[in-house]
Amino acid sequence: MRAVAVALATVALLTACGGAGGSQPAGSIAVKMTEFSYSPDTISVPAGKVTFWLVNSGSVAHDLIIRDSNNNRVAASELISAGDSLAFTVDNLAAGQYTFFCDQPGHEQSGMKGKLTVT
Ligand SMILES: [Cu+2]
Repeated sequence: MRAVAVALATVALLTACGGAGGSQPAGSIAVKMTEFSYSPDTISVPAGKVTFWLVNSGSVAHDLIIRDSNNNRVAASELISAGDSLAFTVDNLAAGQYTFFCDQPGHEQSGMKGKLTVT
């Protein structure tokens, strides 16, 4: 009986780690990710707290990194598996011009990048 109980506990833990998903939060900005682009690839938002709803419609994992005009990373999402989605919140975006890109090897160079204007 003891072995059965341990096996059941393992199944429960795996189920709990289902990953991202769910539905788009109110007020968030939807960004679709594919190989190798974002849609839209030009985004404008008011300064402050911004939530991106990242939808990976591609067939490999992608992420979204925000870089300021000095090439410093100001925020980075988790890696999102193919077919998954994730609410990515940046708490305090200052006004300015940014770029966003995918930091998986070769993706940015293949065109997976865009412009973010914060006003
Ligand atoms: Cu990518």
